Amino acid sequence: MDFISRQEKLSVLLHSRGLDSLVVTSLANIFYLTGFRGSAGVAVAGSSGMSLWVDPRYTVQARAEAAGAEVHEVRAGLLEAAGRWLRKHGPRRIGYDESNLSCRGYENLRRAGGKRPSWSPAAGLVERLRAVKDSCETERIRQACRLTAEVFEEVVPEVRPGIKELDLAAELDYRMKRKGGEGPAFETIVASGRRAALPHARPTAKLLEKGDLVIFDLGVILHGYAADMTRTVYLGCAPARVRKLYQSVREAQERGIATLRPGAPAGSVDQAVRTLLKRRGLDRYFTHSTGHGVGIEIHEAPRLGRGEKARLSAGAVVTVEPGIYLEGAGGIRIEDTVLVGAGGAEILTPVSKGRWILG
Ligand SMILES: [Mn+2]
Repeated sequence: MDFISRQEKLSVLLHSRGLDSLVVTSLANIFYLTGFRGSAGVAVAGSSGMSLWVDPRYTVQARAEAAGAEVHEVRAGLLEAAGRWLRKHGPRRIGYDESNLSCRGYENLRRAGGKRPSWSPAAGLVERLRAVKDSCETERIRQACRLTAEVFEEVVPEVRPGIKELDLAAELDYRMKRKGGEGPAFETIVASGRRAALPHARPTAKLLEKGDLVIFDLGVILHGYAADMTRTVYLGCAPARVRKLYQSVREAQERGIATLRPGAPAGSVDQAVRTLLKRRGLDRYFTHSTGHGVGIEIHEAPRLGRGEKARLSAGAVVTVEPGIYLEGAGGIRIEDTVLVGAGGAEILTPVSKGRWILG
């Protein structure tokens, strides 16, 4: 991972904002900039490089993982320690991440940093860099997607009436780890029958039944990077009306993916999906946005929502995941993780979408 070039890009961004330093309090951002993956830490980025504060649980790990950063060990009060360092080293214009700092943390940081510097909210700067993946990152996401697809392909033959949602979710999670993944990137969704009408259903003790639509939404974390994929299967021989609904979601997803290219406004992807569903009279059942960036976090920039004006860059990795949810009846969602390449979209989760299970 090329941490130095990321730090340099951040330096340029800070300069353009009139900032000397940035206090980095999101662990995902700290990992992105330094390679450190502990569960607690505070970093300061500036023109002279990165400094990282950790507690004694993480000193050895931080020195190994964040080789390019100056690692400081403190027993408690990471923010206060960073604040004292800033007071001593004297940057005048300091940015902080108001989206990843508690009110108390902010007070402690400023008190320790003293009265001299000016403090400006600067959330989203590192996230903006993270929205464009470098080749090492796309390779990790590609591998995470491949592993996710493999796990799903292995478990699908076990999907039949009489199996518990929770047992299928446990099987998917277990296989993710057995294949070398760190674990699920989010709580694996297995939602059948009426429960498939809940976009973020948790798996329950419900048994799958013939005639159920079953939504599987899963993704592994591998080498620090996430994957995200959803497939919907029907238990039995699907009646024409279910096939028609499924086909509409599938076409909507294809429209969305076809819209992904460098320079396209993020909102245009959402619009393409929504327009197709509207034509089929289904847009009011599509209750969430079309997709989101995927990387170190399962949900990150860019957001593919209605009216989003940010333009997609080559190197963005996003999901395209239209769904329709019919209360009391069921739901259908199809989702891929997709790389926006210079020449167009590349689907990283190439699992069949034409699968119908006979119960
Ligand atoms: Mn998703």
